[in-house]
Amino acid sequence: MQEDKRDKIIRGMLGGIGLMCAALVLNCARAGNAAAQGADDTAAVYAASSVKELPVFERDSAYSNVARQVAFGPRVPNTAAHEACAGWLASELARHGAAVTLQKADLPAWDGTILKTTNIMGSFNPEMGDRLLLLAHYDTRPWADKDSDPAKRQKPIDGANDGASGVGVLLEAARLLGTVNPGKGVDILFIDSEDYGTEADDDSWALGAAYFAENPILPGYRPARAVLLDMVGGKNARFASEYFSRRSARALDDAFRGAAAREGYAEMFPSTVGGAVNDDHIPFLRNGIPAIDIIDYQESTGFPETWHTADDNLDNIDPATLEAVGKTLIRFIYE
Ligand code: 1BN
Ligand code: ZN
Repeated sequence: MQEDKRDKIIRGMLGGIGLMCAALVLNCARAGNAAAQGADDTAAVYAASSVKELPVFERDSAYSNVARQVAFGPRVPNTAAHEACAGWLASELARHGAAVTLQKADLPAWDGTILKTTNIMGSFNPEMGDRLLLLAHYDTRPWADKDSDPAKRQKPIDGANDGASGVGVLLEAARLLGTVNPGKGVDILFIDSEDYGTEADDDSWALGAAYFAENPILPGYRPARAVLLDMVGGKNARFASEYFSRRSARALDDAFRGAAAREGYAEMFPSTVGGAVNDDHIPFLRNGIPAIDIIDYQESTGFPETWHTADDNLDNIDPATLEAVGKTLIRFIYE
């Protein structure tokens, strides 16, 4: 498209949406800059300015983010695949325009192994307060200890759902945040060392999140609220309210579920409490930060059948689930 013609289209769109919220005013300023620089993001700008005024979450993009992580191999701490994936995640956040901060720590696991841990945060509008933190863990479990085949129980899992799905959705959200400014402070956090735990010790899980919650990654950093995505790519997924989220962050849980309902996913996000999960949101709740866990866990059936098995692989990822969670998240962020 010729540059002056595209400028006119964008100016026309700006004229037509003069009374929109401050967030979209900022979006428009950014769109104008992008047009001036010749970037061809007209489609995204147009989508943000249409009836729903939301950027469009692309399920194929989210899915390819999941596939890319799986292609590194299991992202078990202290392995080359884990380190390579961490580097890729940081570079993707930077490519989408986030200010990237790394937090490194050597954390002792329950079996004495020192986990070389890297939490990776990408900040949008880093100068703003009242920050919304969106997080998912990127490490994967070293053992498929729930597999029905004993021969597989010592092997690491692909973690397509348990790990990569939440990260895949958040990377697609990062792409959109870099295209259409939300007009608020949003941080995307890829958390490490969640899945090395043992069921004999509740405190052996979520080591990276515990470290993050107790050690500000930046001076004075404290998010106003946090949303964790975990296992958000399975088939026939259901996201009932997680017990601790509901008990300690009810307003946030209601707000997220409201966005799901408005996006047409009330059935996938039932207004029942699905059970208690010891996950990366717990250290935030312990620290007085409202935090919710969006996780496929039901009181009656528990986790998906693939959980901590060799079947937690790409074959069992449903792009429609990634899309439902992603579209809900985008509505929640931008509305
Ligand atoms: C979630 C996904 N978790 C591990 N992978 C946390 C958890 C730990 C859930 C122990 C149940 C039991
Ligand atoms: Zn797990």
